[in-house]
Amino acid sequence: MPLINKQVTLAARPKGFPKESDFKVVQAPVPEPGAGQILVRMLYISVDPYMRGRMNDVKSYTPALQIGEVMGAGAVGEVVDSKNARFQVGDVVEGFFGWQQYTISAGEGVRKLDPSVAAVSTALGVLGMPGLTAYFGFLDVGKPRSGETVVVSGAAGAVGSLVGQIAKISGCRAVGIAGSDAKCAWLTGELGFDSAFNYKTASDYGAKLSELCPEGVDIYFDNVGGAITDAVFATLNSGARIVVCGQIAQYNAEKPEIGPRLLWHLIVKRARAEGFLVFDYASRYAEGLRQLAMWINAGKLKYHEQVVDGIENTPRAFIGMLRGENTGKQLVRVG
Ligand code: NAP
Ligand code: FER
Repeated sequence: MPLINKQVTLAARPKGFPKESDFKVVQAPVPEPGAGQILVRMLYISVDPYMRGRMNDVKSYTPALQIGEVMGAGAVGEVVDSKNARFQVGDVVEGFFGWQQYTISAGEGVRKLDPSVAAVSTALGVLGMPGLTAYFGFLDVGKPRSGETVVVSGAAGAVGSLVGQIAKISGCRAVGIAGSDAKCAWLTGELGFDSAFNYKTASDYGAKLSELCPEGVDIYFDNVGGAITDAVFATLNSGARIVVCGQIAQYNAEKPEIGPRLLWHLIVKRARAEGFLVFDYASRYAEGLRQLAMWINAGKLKYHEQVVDGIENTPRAFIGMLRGENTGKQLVRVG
Protein backbone atom coordinates (compact mmCIF):
# COMPACT_ATOMS: atom_id res chain seq x y z
CA MET A 1 0.00 0.00 0.00
CA PRO A 2 1.54 3.37 -0.99
CA LEU A 3 1.89 5.82 1.89
CA ILE A 4 1.31 8.95 -0.15
CA ASN A 5 -2.07 10.46 -0.99
CA LYS A 6 -1.84 13.02 -3.81
CA GLN A 7 -4.52 15.66 -3.47
CA VAL A 8 -5.51 18.74 -5.46
CA THR A 9 -6.33 21.75 -3.31
CA LEU A 10 -7.63 25.26 -3.98
CA ALA A 11 -4.52 27.48 -4.01
CA ALA A 12 -6.13 30.81 -4.96
CA ARG A 13 -9.61 32.11 -5.74
CA PRO A 14 -9.74 32.54 -9.53
CA LYS A 15 -10.20 35.97 -11.04
CA GLY A 16 -12.39 35.20 -14.04
CA PHE A 17 -11.34 32.06 -15.85
CA PRO A 18 -9.46 29.59 -13.56
CA LYS A 19 -5.75 28.96 -14.19
CA GLU A 20 -3.71 25.91 -13.28
CA SER A 21 -1.92 28.00 -10.64
CA ASP A 22 -5.26 28.41 -8.81
CA PHE A 23 -4.77 24.77 -7.80
CA LYS A 24 -1.97 22.95 -6.02
CA VAL A 25 -1.06 19.26 -6.06
CA VAL A 26 0.00 18.31 -2.53
CA GLN A 27 1.04 15.06 -0.86
CA ALA A 28 -0.43 13.85 2.40
CA PRO A 29 -0.21 10.53 4.21
CA VAL A 30 -2.86 7.97 3.25
CA PRO A 31 -5.38 8.18 6.12
CA GLU A 32 -6.15 5.19 8.37
CA PRO A 33 -9.82 4.21 8.61
CA GLY A 34 -11.20 4.30 12.15
CA ALA A 35 -14.13 2.32 13.56
CA GLY A 36 -17.08 2.40 11.12
CA GLN A 37 -14.97 3.86 8.31
CA ILE A 38 -13.73 2.71 4.91
CA LEU A 39 -10.60 3.63 2.98
CA VAL A 40 -11.31 4.32 -0.71
CA ARG A 41 -8.73 4.34 -3.52
CA MET A 42 -9.96 6.53 -6.36
CA LEU A 43 -10.49 5.16 -9.88
CA TYR A 44 -12.35 8.06 -11.56
CA ILE A 45 -12.83 11.66 -10.49
CA SER A 46 -15.45 14.04 -11.82
CA VAL A 47 -14.92 17.62 -12.96
CA ASP A 48 -18.19 19.60 -13.04
CA PRO A 49 -19.21 23.20 -13.76
CA TYR A 50 -20.62 23.77 -10.23
CA MET A 51 -17.07 23.49 -8.84
CA ARG A 52 -16.29 26.89 -10.34
CA GLY A 53 -18.91 28.47 -8.05
CA ARG A 54 -17.47 26.77 -4.97
CA MET A 55 -14.07 28.36 -5.69
CA ASN A 56 -15.58 31.82 -5.05
CA ASP A 57 -15.92 33.17 -1.53
CA VAL A 58 -19.70 32.91 -1.67
CA LYS A 59 -21.78 30.57 0.43
CA SER A 60 -24.70 29.08 -1.44
CA TYR A 61 -26.32 25.65 -1.46
CA THR A 62 -22.93 24.29 -0.43
CA PRO A 63 -20.33 26.29 1.55
CA ALA A 64 -17.44 27.90 -0.33
CA LEU A 65 -14.15 26.04 -0.42
CA GLN A 66 -11.40 27.45 1.78
CA ILE A 67 -7.90 28.07 0.44
CA GLY A 68 -5.86 24.90 1.00
CA GLU A 69 -8.95 22.67 1.06
CA VAL A 70 -9.14 19.61 -1.21
CA MET A 71 -11.47 20.30 -4.14
CA GLY A 72 -14.83 18.64 -3.44
CA ALA A 73 -16.04 16.28 -6.14
CA GLY A 74 -17.96 13.15 -6.90
CA ALA A 75 -15.63 10.21 -7.51
CA VAL A 76 -15.65 6.45 -7.97
CA GLY A 77 -13.21 4.27 -6.08
CA GLU A 78 -12.45 0.86 -4.69
CA VAL A 79 -12.75 0.01 -1.02
CA VAL A 80 -9.24 -1.04 0.02
CA ASP A 81 -9.84 -1.28 3.78
CA SER A 82 -13.11 -1.53 5.66
CA LYS A 83 -14.11 -1.19 9.29
CA ASN A 84 -17.77 -0.77 8.25
CA ALA A 85 -20.04 -3.83 7.98
CA ARG A 86 -21.85 -2.37 4.95
CA PHE A 87 -18.70 -2.44 2.78
CA GLN A 88 -16.16 -5.09 1.89
CA VAL A 89 -12.68 -4.74 0.47
CA GLY A 90 -13.08 -4.81 -3.34
CA ASP A 91 -16.46 -3.04 -3.41
CA VAL A 92 -16.61 -0.25 -5.99
CA VAL A 93 -18.33 2.82 -4.61
CA GLU A 94 -19.37 6.34 -5.61
CA GLY A 95 -19.38 9.28 -3.22
CA PHE A 96 -18.30 12.87 -2.65
CA PHE A 97 -14.65 11.88 -2.26
CA GLY A 98 -12.86 14.90 -3.78
CA TRP A 99 -9.88 15.44 -6.07
CA GLN A 100 -7.54 13.03 -4.29
CA GLN A 101 -6.19 9.49 -4.60
CA TYR A 102 -7.46 8.23 -1.23
CA THR A 103 -10.08 9.19 1.30
CA ILE A 104 -11.72 7.75 4.37
CA SER A 105 -15.49 7.80 4.67
CA ALA A 106 -18.08 6.71 7.20
CA GLY A 107 -20.19 5.53 4.27
CA GLU A 108 -22.76 8.32 4.43
CA GLY A 109 -23.99 9.19 0.92
CA VAL A 110 -21.81 6.41 -0.49
CA ARG A 111 -23.39 4.25 -3.19
CA LYS A 112 -22.22 0.71 -3.90
CA LEU A 113 -21.92 0.09 -7.64
CA ASP A 114 -22.67 -3.10 -9.56
CA PRO A 115 -19.95 -3.34 -12.25
CA SER A 116 -22.12 -5.84 -14.17
CA VAL A 117 -24.78 -3.15 -14.86
CA ALA A 118 -22.45 -0.66 -16.58
CA ALA A 119 -18.84 0.54 -16.51
CA VAL A 120 -18.31 2.06 -13.07
CA SER A 121 -17.27 5.42 -14.59
CA THR A 122 -20.91 5.93 -15.62
CA ALA A 123 -21.74 6.55 -11.94
CA LEU A 124 -20.31 10.05 -12.48
CA GLY A 125 -22.12 10.63 -15.77
CA VAL A 126 -25.13 9.05 -17.38
CA LEU A 127 -25.85 6.88 -14.29
CA GLY A 128 -24.96 9.62 -11.83
CA MET A 129 -25.53 13.28 -11.04
CA PRO A 130 -25.53 14.59 -14.66
CA GLY A 131 -27.87 11.80 -15.86
CA LEU A 132 -30.28 12.48 -13.00
CA THR A 133 -30.13 16.20 -13.78
CA ALA A 134 -31.18 15.54 -17.37
CA TYR A 135 -33.87 13.08 -16.31
CA PHE A 136 -35.60 15.10 -13.57
CA GLY A 137 -34.92 18.50 -15.10
CA PHE A 138 -36.38 17.61 -18.45
CA LEU A 139 -39.26 15.38 -17.39
CA ASP A 140 -40.28 16.93 -14.07
CA VAL A 141 -39.57 20.60 -14.69
CA GLY A 142 -39.95 20.61 -18.48
CA LYS A 143 -43.10 18.44 -18.52
CA PRO A 144 -42.81 17.42 -22.20
CA ARG A 145 -45.74 16.49 -24.40
CA SER A 146 -45.36 14.46 -27.58
CA GLY A 147 -44.87 16.61 -30.68
CA GLU A 148 -43.35 19.59 -28.85
CA THR A 149 -40.15 21.32 -29.93
CA VAL A 150 -37.27 21.25 -27.42
CA VAL A 151 -34.15 23.41 -27.62
CA VAL A 152 -31.13 22.40 -25.50
CA SER A 153 -28.10 24.64 -24.96
CA GLY A 154 -24.81 23.09 -23.88
CA ALA A 155 -26.19 20.23 -25.93
CA ALA A 156 -23.02 18.17 -26.40
CA GLY A 157 -22.08 18.10 -22.71
CA ALA A 158 -22.80 15.54 -20.00
CA VAL A 159 -26.31 16.82 -19.21
CA GLY A 160 -27.30 18.33 -22.56
CA SER A 161 -26.45 15.28 -24.67
CA LEU A 162 -28.86 13.22 -22.54
CA VAL A 163 -31.62 15.85 -22.46
CA GLY A 164 -31.96 15.83 -26.27
CA GLN A 165 -32.19 12.04 -26.30
CA ILE A 166 -34.79 11.98 -23.51
CA ALA A 167 -36.70 14.57 -25.53
CA LYS A 168 -36.70 12.17 -28.50
CA ILE A 169 -37.78 9.27 -26.25
CA SER A 170 -40.66 11.56 -25.12
CA GLY A 171 -41.79 12.09 -28.72
CA CYS A 172 -40.44 15.63 -29.02
CA ARG A 173 -38.37 17.34 -31.70
CA ALA A 174 -34.87 18.03 -30.33
CA VAL A 175 -32.66 20.92 -31.43
CA GLY A 176 -29.20 21.32 -29.91
CA ILE A 177 -26.86 24.29 -29.58
CA ALA A 178 -23.17 23.46 -29.09
CA GLY A 179 -19.71 24.92 -29.59
CA SER A 180 -18.27 23.06 -32.59
CA ASP A 181 -19.29 21.52 -35.91
CA ALA A 182 -17.99 18.12 -34.73
CA LYS A 183 -20.21 18.30 -31.63
CA CYS A 184 -23.23 19.22 -33.77
CA ALA A 185 -22.50 16.34 -36.17
CA TRP A 186 -22.36 13.95 -33.18
CA LEU A 187 -25.72 15.20 -31.87
CA THR A 188 -27.55 14.73 -35.16
CA GLY A 189 -25.54 11.80 -36.57
CA GLU A 190 -25.24 9.58 -33.49
CA LEU A 191 -27.63 10.77 -30.81
CA GLY A 192 -30.72 11.38 -32.95
CA PHE A 193 -31.18 15.13 -32.40
CA ASP A 194 -33.27 16.53 -35.27
CA SER A 195 -30.89 19.41 -35.81
CA ALA A 196 -28.12 21.38 -34.13
CA PHE A 197 -26.10 24.52 -34.71
CA ASN A 198 -22.68 25.80 -33.71
CA TYR A 199 -23.09 28.99 -31.67
CA LYS A 200 -19.44 29.89 -32.20
CA THR A 201 -19.87 30.28 -35.96
CA ALA A 202 -23.58 31.26 -36.26
CA SER A 203 -23.84 35.02 -36.74
CA ASP A 204 -27.55 35.39 -35.96
CA TYR A 205 -28.90 33.00 -33.30
CA GLY A 206 -32.45 34.26 -33.79
CA ALA A 207 -32.41 33.51 -37.52
CA LYS A 208 -30.89 30.06 -36.90
CA LEU A 209 -33.54 29.24 -34.29
CA SER A 210 -36.38 30.35 -36.59
CA GLU A 211 -34.93 28.17 -39.36
CA LEU A 212 -34.54 25.08 -37.16
CA CYS A 213 -37.72 25.58 -35.07
CA PRO A 214 -40.31 26.72 -37.63
CA GLU A 215 -43.09 25.93 -35.16
CA GLY A 216 -41.48 27.80 -32.26
CA VAL A 217 -40.00 26.48 -29.00
CA ASP A 218 -42.09 24.71 -26.36
CA ILE A 219 -39.31 23.69 -23.96
CA TYR A 220 -35.95 25.39 -23.57
CA PHE A 221 -33.49 23.41 -21.44
CA ASP A 222 -30.94 26.06 -20.55
CA ASN A 223 -27.44 25.01 -19.57
CA VAL A 224 -25.64 28.20 -20.54
CA GLY A 225 -27.56 31.50 -20.26
CA GLY A 226 -26.16 34.64 -21.87
CA ALA A 227 -26.78 35.65 -25.48
CA ILE A 228 -27.94 32.17 -26.53
CA THR A 229 -30.73 32.27 -23.96
CA ASP A 230 -31.66 35.83 -24.95
CA ALA A 231 -32.24 34.59 -28.50
CA VAL A 232 -34.34 31.60 -27.44
CA PHE A 233 -36.70 33.85 -25.43
CA ALA A 234 -37.85 35.51 -28.65
CA THR A 235 -38.86 32.13 -30.16
CA LEU A 236 -40.99 30.79 -27.28
CA ASN A 237 -44.45 29.43 -27.94
CA SER A 238 -47.46 30.14 -25.79
CA GLY A 239 -47.21 28.04 -22.60
CA ALA A 240 -43.48 27.37 -23.06
CA ARG A 241 -41.35 26.01 -20.20
CA ILE A 242 -37.78 27.17 -19.62
CA VAL A 243 -35.83 24.70 -17.51
CA VAL A 244 -33.07 26.76 -15.89
CA CYS A 245 -30.42 24.09 -15.29
CA GLY A 246 -27.15 26.03 -15.62
CA GLN A 247 -25.72 29.39 -16.67
CA ILE A 248 -22.16 28.40 -17.53
CA ALA A 249 -21.67 31.41 -19.82
CA GLN A 250 -21.59 33.50 -16.63
CA TYR A 251 -19.56 31.33 -14.24
CA ASN A 252 -16.23 33.00 -15.08
CA ALA A 253 -17.56 36.53 -15.51
CA GLU A 254 -15.65 39.14 -13.47
CA LYS A 255 -18.55 41.55 -13.45
CA PRO A 256 -22.25 40.98 -14.11
CA GLU A 257 -23.23 41.01 -17.75
CA ILE A 258 -26.16 43.27 -18.54
CA GLY A 259 -28.35 41.78 -21.26
CA PRO A 260 -31.64 42.81 -22.78
CA ARG A 261 -34.55 42.69 -20.31
CA LEU A 262 -36.60 39.84 -21.73
CA LEU A 263 -38.99 38.76 -19.00
CA TRP A 264 -41.91 40.40 -20.80
CA HIS A 265 -41.73 37.45 -23.22
CA LEU A 266 -42.89 35.29 -20.31
CA ILE A 267 -45.99 37.47 -19.92
CA VAL A 268 -46.93 37.55 -23.57
CA LYS A 269 -46.27 33.81 -23.99
CA ARG A 270 -47.65 32.78 -20.57
CA ALA A 271 -44.34 30.98 -20.24
CA ARG A 272 -42.74 29.58 -17.10
CA ALA A 273 -39.03 29.68 -16.26
CA GLU A 274 -38.08 27.42 -13.36
CA GLY A 275 -34.72 26.70 -11.79
CA PHE A 276 -34.02 23.41 -10.06
CA LEU A 277 -31.25 21.51 -8.31
CA VAL A 278 -30.82 17.82 -8.93
CA PHE A 279 -30.33 17.30 -5.17
CA ASP A 280 -34.01 18.13 -4.62
CA TYR A 281 -34.81 14.78 -6.26
CA ALA A 282 -32.66 12.64 -3.92
CA SER A 283 -35.68 10.63 -2.78
CA ARG A 284 -36.32 9.63 -6.43
CA TYR A 285 -32.73 8.89 -7.57
CA ALA A 286 -33.39 5.12 -7.62
CA GLU A 287 -36.29 5.63 -10.04
CA GLY A 288 -34.17 7.86 -12.30
CA LEU A 289 -31.19 5.49 -12.33
CA ARG A 290 -33.43 2.49 -13.09
CA GLN A 291 -35.04 4.25 -16.06
CA LEU A 292 -31.74 5.62 -17.41
CA ALA A 293 -30.18 2.12 -17.22
CA MET A 294 -33.19 0.63 -19.02
CA TRP A 295 -32.88 3.17 -21.85
CA ILE A 296 -29.14 2.44 -22.15
CA ASN A 297 -29.76 -1.30 -22.30
CA ALA A 298 -32.51 -0.82 -24.88
CA GLY A 299 -30.10 1.20 -27.06
CA LYS A 300 -32.25 4.33 -26.70
CA LEU A 301 -29.77 6.38 -24.71
CA LYS A 302 -26.16 6.81 -25.80
CA TYR A 303 -23.41 8.50 -23.88
CA HIS A 304 -19.80 9.48 -24.33
CA GLU A 305 -17.10 9.86 -21.72
CA GLN A 306 -13.92 11.82 -22.27
CA VAL A 307 -11.11 10.66 -20.01
CA VAL A 308 -7.89 12.39 -18.97
CA ASP A 309 -5.31 10.30 -17.07
CA GLY A 310 -3.59 11.25 -13.82
CA ILE A 311 -4.65 13.11 -10.69
CA GLU A 312 -2.17 15.91 -11.51
CA ASN A 313 -4.15 16.62 -14.68
CA THR A 314 -7.46 17.19 -12.88
CA PRO A 315 -7.17 21.03 -12.95
CA ARG A 316 -6.37 20.90 -16.67
CA ALA A 317 -9.37 18.63 -17.30
CA PHE A 318 -11.61 21.00 -15.30
CA ILE A 319 -10.40 24.09 -17.14
CA GLY A 320 -10.72 22.24 -20.46
CA MET A 321 -14.34 21.35 -19.64
CA LEU A 322 -15.10 25.02 -18.89
CA ARG A 323 -13.60 25.86 -22.29
CA GLY A 324 -15.72 23.25 -24.09
CA GLU A 325 -12.96 20.76 -24.86
CA ASN A 326 -15.20 17.88 -23.75
CA THR A 327 -17.80 15.97 -25.69
CA GLY A 328 -20.13 14.23 -23.24
CA LYS A 329 -18.90 13.71 -19.67
CA GLN A 330 -15.37 14.80 -18.71
CA LEU A 331 -13.64 12.45 -16.25
CA VAL A 332 -10.20 11.94 -14.79
CA ARG A 333 -8.86 8.39 -14.45
CA VAL A 334 -6.65 7.97 -11.43
CA GLY A 335 -3.95 5.36 -11.83
P1 NAP B 1 -20.81 19.95 -19.74
O1 NAP B 1 -21.93 20.46 -20.59
O2 NAP B 1 -20.36 18.55 -19.93
O3 NAP B 1 -19.54 20.90 -19.90
C1 NAP B 1 -19.67 22.28 -19.95
C2 NAP B 1 -19.93 22.75 -21.40
O4 NAP B 1 -20.37 24.09 -21.36
C3 NAP B 1 -18.67 22.80 -22.25
O5 NAP B 1 -18.40 21.55 -22.84
C4 NAP B 1 -18.99 23.90 -23.27
O6 NAP B 1 -19.46 23.31 -24.48
C5 NAP B 1 -20.14 24.67 -22.62
N1 NAP B 1 -19.78 26.09 -22.42
C6 NAP B 1 -18.73 26.59 -21.74
N2 NAP B 1 -18.73 27.93 -21.78
C7 NAP B 1 -19.81 28.29 -22.52
C8 NAP B 1 -20.34 29.55 -22.94
N3 NAP B 1 -19.77 30.71 -22.60
N4 NAP B 1 -21.46 29.54 -23.70
C9 NAP B 1 -22.03 28.38 -24.06
N5 NAP B 1 -21.57 27.16 -23.70
C10 NAP B 1 -20.48 27.11 -22.93
O7 NAP B 1 -21.21 20.18 -18.23
P2 NAP B 1 -22.45 19.51 -17.47
O8 NAP B 1 -21.92 18.85 -16.27
O9 NAP B 1 -23.26 18.74 -18.44
O10 NAP B 1 -23.28 20.78 -17.00
C11 NAP B 1 -24.04 21.52 -17.94
C12 NAP B 1 -24.78 22.66 -17.24
O11 NAP B 1 -25.72 22.10 -16.32
C13 NAP B 1 -23.89 23.59 -16.45
O12 NAP B 1 -24.37 24.90 -16.57
C14 NAP B 1 -24.07 23.11 -15.02
O13 NAP B 1 -23.82 24.12 -14.09
C15 NAP B 1 -25.52 22.67 -15.05
N6 NAP B 1 -25.89 21.66 -14.04
C16 NAP B 1 -26.91 21.96 -13.21
C17 NAP B 1 -27.34 21.03 -12.29
C18 NAP B 1 -28.51 21.36 -11.40
O14 NAP B 1 -28.77 20.63 -10.46
N7 NAP B 1 -29.24 22.42 -11.71
C19 NAP B 1 -26.71 19.78 -12.18
C20 NAP B 1 -25.67 19.50 -13.08
C21 NAP B 1 -25.27 20.45 -14.02
P3 NAP B 1 -19.48 24.12 -25.89
O15 NAP B 1 -18.39 23.52 -26.72
O16 NAP B 1 -20.83 23.81 -26.41
O17 NAP B 1 -19.24 25.56 -25.59
C1 FER C 1 -24.62 23.25 -10.93
C2 FER C 1 -24.73 24.61 -10.75
C3 FER C 1 -25.07 25.08 -9.50
C4 FER C 1 -24.86 22.36 -9.89
C5 FER C 1 -25.20 22.84 -8.66
C6 FER C 1 -25.30 24.20 -8.47
C7 FER C 1 -24.92 20.12 -9.20
C8 FER C 1 -25.61 24.67 -7.12
C9 FER C 1 -25.11 25.83 -6.72
C10 FER C 1 -25.30 26.31 -5.37
O1 FER C 1 -25.96 25.67 -4.58
O2 FER C 1 -24.76 27.34 -5.08
O3 FER C 1 -24.22 22.76 -12.10
O4 FER C 1 -24.71 21.05 -10.17
